[in-house]
Amino acid sequence: MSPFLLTRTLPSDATDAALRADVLDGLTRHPKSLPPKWFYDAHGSELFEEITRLEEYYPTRSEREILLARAGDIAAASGARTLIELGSGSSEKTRHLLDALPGLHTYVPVDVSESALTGAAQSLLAERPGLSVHALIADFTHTLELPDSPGPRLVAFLGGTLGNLLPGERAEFLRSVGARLSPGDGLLLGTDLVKDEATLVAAYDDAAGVTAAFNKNVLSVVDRELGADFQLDDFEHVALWDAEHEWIEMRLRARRALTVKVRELDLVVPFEEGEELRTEISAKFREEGVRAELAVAGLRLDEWWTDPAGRFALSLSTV
Ligand code: AVJ
Repeated sequence: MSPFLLTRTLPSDATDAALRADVLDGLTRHPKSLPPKWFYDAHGSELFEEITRLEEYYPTRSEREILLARAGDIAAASGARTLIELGSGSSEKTRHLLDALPGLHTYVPVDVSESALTGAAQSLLAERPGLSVHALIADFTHTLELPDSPGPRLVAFLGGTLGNLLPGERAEFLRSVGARLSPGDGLLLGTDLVKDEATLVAAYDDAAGVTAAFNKNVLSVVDRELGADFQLDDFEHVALWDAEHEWIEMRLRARRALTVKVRELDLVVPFEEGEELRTEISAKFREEGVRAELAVAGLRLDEWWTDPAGRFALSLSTV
């Protein structure tokens, strides 16, 4: 069998249809919102990579610390023959995992971006000729279909991206993961942790303004893909800590009353001065909360590892 397979579970025009639906829905609801998945065009992905290198943005560094320190424990506890990584992106984090899983036979990166998948697969196969890579172009937050592969399987969902899902979406996602795992399979989950507001807000509102540019990039995506006329300077980046829901919220605030036309949707969107469009939530977690949410999904939390500063956690759970 070829060491590299690519399966497209999304029709090639799926992205366009999904963007149109999300923008029509998001800009006509009150309050307005757009899903964070649309940040990640080529420029948005570059901005995110830059964010991960910012002093204020600790999650990536913290998770890498844990992965390096706990790789042996993860391998011993999971004994995985297949690693399925959801939202694999550049698969940089994956190398630490692959190094730790000596018995690995198959790597299944899952992402919506075909370019990220093929790029990562080519470099991994060059480094690990014995590995089989079965890349899946899929939006795992909607339908999670996993290819047959040798067990035990380890599903990895890293980076804290679980926090982008609203509580109801999180419950459905975790349920769908639990439903697809067999006894002996595991879920390796990265979750950012609740901490002081100043540290949290700084991580999403850095002094250099990279996160502000990342946030505004979603307007550029809508302008380019749907012929809208958002002016980025008309909007101000907002990052706030919602202590009730325990999540960071990113928004774009209209500096003045204005209207935006979305040509492809034949839509005119009014904004009042000061009106805010929500672009992302990034939920922060506590160990007991993660344990409870996993239990509802039929998953037992077996291991909880944090970085020395206790900022971020990796958890290993099994069905
Ligand atoms: C990639 C979704 C984990 O929520 O921290 C970074 C995205 N947003 N800065 C996060 C993000 C603003 C990041 N995730």
